[in-house]
Amino acid sequence: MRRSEIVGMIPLLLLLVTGEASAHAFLDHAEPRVGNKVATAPREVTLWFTQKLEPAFSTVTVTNSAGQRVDTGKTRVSGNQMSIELRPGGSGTYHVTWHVLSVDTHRTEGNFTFQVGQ
Ligand SMILES: [Cu+2]
Repeated sequence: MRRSEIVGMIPLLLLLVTGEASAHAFLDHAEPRVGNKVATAPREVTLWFTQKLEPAFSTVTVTNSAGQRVDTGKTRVSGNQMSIELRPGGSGTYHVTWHVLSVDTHRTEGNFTFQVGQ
């Protein structure tokens, strides 16, 4: 391979690296919506991601305002969507914490809150 060919490949490699980085699974939106207020505690929380998830390595937990787990522990994953059912947890701030492995084998994690109450 000539030197000019190697130099010519560098921008392409940079493009591959940066393009790949933006392909991780990040939270696109959720229900209840991030930071939103709902009148009554939801029966489940659903999260949509920017990429398909690996079900065996993707989890979500939900705690209520007292810091108690209110999720059933059974995360359901379908494509780029992840859901979990909730037990009654009263009003206040709910914390949602997620860890996912996307189909490109990269791990991402994050958390958000929503409010329950009048
Ligand atoms: Cu990735």
